[in-house]
Amino acid sequence: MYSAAAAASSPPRRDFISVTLSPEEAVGVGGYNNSKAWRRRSCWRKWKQLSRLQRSVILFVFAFLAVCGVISYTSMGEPWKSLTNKPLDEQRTEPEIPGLKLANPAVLPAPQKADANRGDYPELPPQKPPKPPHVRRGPPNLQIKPPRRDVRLKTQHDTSSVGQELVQADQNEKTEKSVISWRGAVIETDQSTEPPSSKMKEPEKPTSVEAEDQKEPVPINDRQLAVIEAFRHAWKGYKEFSWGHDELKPLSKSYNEWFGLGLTLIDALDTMWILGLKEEFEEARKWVANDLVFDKNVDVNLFESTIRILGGLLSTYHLSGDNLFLEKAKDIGNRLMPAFKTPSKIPYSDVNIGRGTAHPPRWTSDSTVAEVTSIQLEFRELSRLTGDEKFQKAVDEVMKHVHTLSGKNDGLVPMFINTNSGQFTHLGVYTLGARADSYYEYLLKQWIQGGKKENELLEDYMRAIEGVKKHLLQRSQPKKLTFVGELAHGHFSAKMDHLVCFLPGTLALGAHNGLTADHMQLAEALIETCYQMYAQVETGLSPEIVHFNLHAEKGHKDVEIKPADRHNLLRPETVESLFYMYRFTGDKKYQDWGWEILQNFNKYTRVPTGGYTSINNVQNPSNPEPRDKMESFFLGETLKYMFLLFSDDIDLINLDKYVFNTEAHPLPIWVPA
Ligand code: DMJ
Repeated sequence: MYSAAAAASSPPRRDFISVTLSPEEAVGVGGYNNSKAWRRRSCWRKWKQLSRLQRSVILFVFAFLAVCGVISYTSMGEPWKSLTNKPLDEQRTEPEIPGLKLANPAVLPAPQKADANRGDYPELPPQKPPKPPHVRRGPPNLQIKPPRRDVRLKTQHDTSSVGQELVQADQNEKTEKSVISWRGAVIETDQSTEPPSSKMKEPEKPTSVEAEDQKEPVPINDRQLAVIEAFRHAWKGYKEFSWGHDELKPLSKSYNEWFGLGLTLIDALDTMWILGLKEEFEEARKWVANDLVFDKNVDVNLFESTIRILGGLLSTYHLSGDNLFLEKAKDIGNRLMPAFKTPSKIPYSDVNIGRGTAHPPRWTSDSTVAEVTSIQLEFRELSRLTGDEKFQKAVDEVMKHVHTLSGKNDGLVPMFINTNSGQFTHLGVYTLGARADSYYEYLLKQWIQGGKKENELLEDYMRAIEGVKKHLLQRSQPKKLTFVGELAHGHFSAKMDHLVCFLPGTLALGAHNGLTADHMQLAEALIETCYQMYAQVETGLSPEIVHFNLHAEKGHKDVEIKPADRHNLLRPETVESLFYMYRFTGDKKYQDWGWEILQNFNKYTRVPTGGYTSINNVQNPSNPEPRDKMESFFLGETLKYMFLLFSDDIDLINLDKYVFNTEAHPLPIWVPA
């Protein structure tokens, strides 16, 4: 053992430190003394006994340890901090081997992602926490209730007037908080549907509750039952012979494929919901869930697929609260977007939804004015629901552009627009029939949908109705029926398409929304004419086109029909307008007229083995010449409007809360009246 003194006298090179303790100090001679003073003195003495080198080395070691301590503290600090801030579930050291579970799972389950279905919309803002119940939104203002089958049938004659119902409905609204549909979607009556803003909202999530409908449903009556029976008969044919295909061919018991997307089934979904056909709805829903695929190499017409498919899916989503329909709507909506990639942004008529390409018809680069201006309600609503502005932007741009275009005649538009130049073509021909009709309808309905704020739309609508009055209105002989003719290069033609019969309903809707009362007078006159287009014909069914007599001639009726125009395609427009007229006036003659029409459809177009068919000749009751085709709009529109017309429940699609697209699919008004 080396002594410290020896070490100091002969300083050989050492690479260790030796500390020599005296025997007393080592064993504590004199007894154990552990006093503080003794310990301090003893330490000091030992320190003094060390050589300078030894002291330096010890000091250096201490200093080194201190520096290391500080460094390691700062570098450990962050991970430690973040570790302690992480949610508990993330702090759990889950093994990364799939299928291997923790032996002791956490007591609380890990929080779920707010909405797993939103993965395909990366641009959406993160989901906010759910709002408290009193501000809950969507699906908006659902007023649909299943018609009650177990209650006493109520005929049209024992119902109170629409005026009284309006008052009653108002009172009900004040006292009620929510209504619930038969599939469990609940809507708060005081919630409004908000318009899209520049900063888009998140998708609305419907809320389901297990509760009973708080509002006593208005019982369905025998005329509504007759509509249900007609629907079931049509559906029977569709189901047996054309399930999942576009259109039933009821005579040949086969089907017609147009887009190959189950057009009739989708068009009919919300009708089944409104009619309370649960079983049929569920079966159709399964088809949508399992078999409806849009990833197909097929050309679809932008307008038709928007109003029937996108519109049908959106309205069914709103009525049912079932997210499946919104997901499908998003899918088809995205696939239709290539149509807008044109030099002028006026969309092409056709889109290949599988390939993502679009093109005009083979013979022209024009699109139809009605087609490019009657897709707005649907695309705007899709933006509101998804939070993705692109849909609304595309269709709003079309409207803004058309608003500025020259070539109008007192608000009346030509029938074609060029996708390259963005200009109207075939100038000088004006009609409210085919190729222009729903332009006028959607001016008003977009204005209503958006909460009556978009003044340009209203301006264009008001100007156009003035244009109709100035250039297209005439009276027939001998009955002096007011009708809407056509203007071709300054020449008036007394020709009116059945399609024009949407107009009385639209005018009445405008008047109901505060527009001038003379629109309502015009609506009353025009719906009388549309009814006469049925009543003056041998089968009691309207032809596709009529010509009115302008001069009284002995033995001539007001309505003339050309051989090429005497077909009937089961179209809805007159029944649609009857529905609006009854809702707003309560005049039961409108229900009676609709009832006559339904009976005539049953008499001349019903196919015994299932389905209804278009006919070739409305003038021949003994042989109306069935055409072997049931259009999807017969289920989507005609029967739906019949059912609503016969109903005395104004909350069965409340017109202050919903606006119908041009295929009779109700979409919510963003700021309901
Ligand atoms: C439907 O597809 C729509 O109502 C469209 O607006 C016009 N044509 C048919 C019904 O007639």
